[in-house]
Formats: sequence, structure tokens, C-alpha cells
Amino acid sequence: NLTFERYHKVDDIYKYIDHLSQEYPDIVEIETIGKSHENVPLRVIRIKLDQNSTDTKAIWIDGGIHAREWIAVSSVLYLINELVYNRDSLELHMKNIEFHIIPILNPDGYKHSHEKERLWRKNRSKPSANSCVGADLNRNWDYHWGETGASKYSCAEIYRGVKASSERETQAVVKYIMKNPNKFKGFLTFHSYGQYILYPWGYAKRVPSDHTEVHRVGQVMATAIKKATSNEYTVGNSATLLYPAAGASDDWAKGVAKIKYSYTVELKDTGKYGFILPPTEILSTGKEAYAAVSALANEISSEK
Ligand code: 0X9
Ligand code: ZN
Repeated sequence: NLTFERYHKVDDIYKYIDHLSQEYPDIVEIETIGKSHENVPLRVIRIKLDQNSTDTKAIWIDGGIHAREWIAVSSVLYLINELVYNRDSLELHMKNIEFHIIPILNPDGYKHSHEKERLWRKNRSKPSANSCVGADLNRNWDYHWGETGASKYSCAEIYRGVKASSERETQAVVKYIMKNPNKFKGFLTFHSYGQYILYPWGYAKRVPSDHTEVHRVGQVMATAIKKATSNEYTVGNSATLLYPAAGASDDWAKGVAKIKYSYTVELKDTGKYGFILPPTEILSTGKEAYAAVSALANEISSEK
């Protein structure tokens, strides 16, 4: 079992999810969807609690696309842990949804952040001999790739990669979701920090035509978080609320995979500790992530 008193390394995380799939093969399934640049398997854990329900609505959830945002990884693990160990007491809408969860999308970067440079953000690929290491996996997606807020310079923190979808980590998710894009009704990517629930578009200060509903559901998630821990999360268009940044996964999910409810959740805090959030915050932030997911699942399962 996993403690929520500290942050975990990649090996421990994989041991934990392996254990879950062995102990609970009826509800937990693991699929390796690709490999990172350094050949670490990228694993999706699928959880569907009610195997008898014919409802095939799915929600995609990922954490750890940015190496230093450890709280995103621990919060997704908390969610997994709740789904499995608290399954009997969960609300019905949590049982009917199929969750496709990748707790750590950038294992190489995460490892580097643990062992070498705490504030590392990118992955660990190296496009050529004289270039810097790492592409920003949240600038690498094939939707308005390379536009505002992404850099063509490999040394930049927001390096977009040599081309759209150049990175293995991006490719693995694209391939997996595009096998069956229609079943995904929600897409949540967990980041830190700032306490925001952001929705497309992120490439420019524009909103999609269905933004009224997308905003409303974002607000429902923020209200659920507030109820859980009394923390405030601000809901809004990501380019307007934060800054324009093209080639991020949320825009791809909405623009290409056509997943209506696509959000980037920036977890705690609002700047006191920033990326170096103390482990004492793991449990309460996990509860916030859980509250957001549950609220989204409820909205999605009640929609037509
Ligand atoms: O800049 C990012 O990639 C995200 N913020 S972070 O501090 N975690 O790096 C925000 C991404 C918001 N979404 C889009 N711009 N599409
Ligand atoms: Zn991030």
C-alpha cells in the first residue's frame, strides 16, 4: 500500500499499481501504452467499478506531464486509491464511469526532478548532439502546435519539440485515445500550481462555441473542491486567466479528439511554496483532485 505522507519515486508508483491490478483484477486493468524516451513503460490504469453497467462513458486523467509538479502525481494516486479501496461507499456515478488514468506521464523528467534538479519541467529527450535536453510535453501536441507561448529553442523551458507530437510520451497518449476517441467524455490533466480550473482554448484568447457549458461544469468542480477543503479554485479560459500557450494537451483533447469537457487543473498552492509543496499537503490536495473528478463524473453521467 501507499502512504500519502510523502512523494513517491517512479518504481514505487509502478509497484503500487501492479499490486492493485493483481489484487483487484476484476476492476483494475493495466495497459502499457508506450515507452518514455529513457524506455520507462508508460502505463494506463483502467478502473471501472461496476462491470455490469453498459454505460461506456470514459474520463481520461493524467498527472506528472511536468516533472517538478509532484503534487499532480500524488493527487492522481490518491484518486486511484480512493476508487479501489473506498469503492463500496462511492456514489453511483463513480461506479459507472470508466476511468483511464496515467499517474505519471513524464517518468524520466520526474526521476530527474527527484534525483538531480528539483525544478526540472520537461522530459529528457535530446533531439540532436548540439541541442539542450528536454521538450516541454505540454507544448508538443498537434493542435495549433508552435504558435504563441511555445519556443523553437531546445534550451527553453517551453521548448515545443522538433515537430508536433515528436515526443514518445505525447505519441503514446495520442495513439491510445485516438483508438476510441468517442468514448471519452472528459479529459483532466493535473498540474501545479495556482489553484485554477482552466479550459480551452489555450493557444489564444478565444473560447470554444460550447464554452458556456464548459465553464459551468468547471464551476461545479470548483464548488466541489470548496466543499471538500474550503480552498478556492478559479475557473476560466486558460489563455485569458494565465497566458496563451499553444500545443498543450487540453487543447488537443478538445480540438482533435473532440472531448467536450477538457480541463487543466492547476492544484495547490497559490504561490507560498509553489512547486515545492510540502508533503503535509498531499492528502488534502488529493481530496481536492478527487472532488473535482467526482463532480465531473457526475455531470458527465447525467448528460443525455
Ligand atoms: O503552461 C502550462 O503548460 C500550464 N501551466 S504550468 O504552470 N503547470 O506549466 C498551463 C496550460 C494551460 N493550457 C493551455 N495553455 N492550453
Ligand atoms: Zn504543469
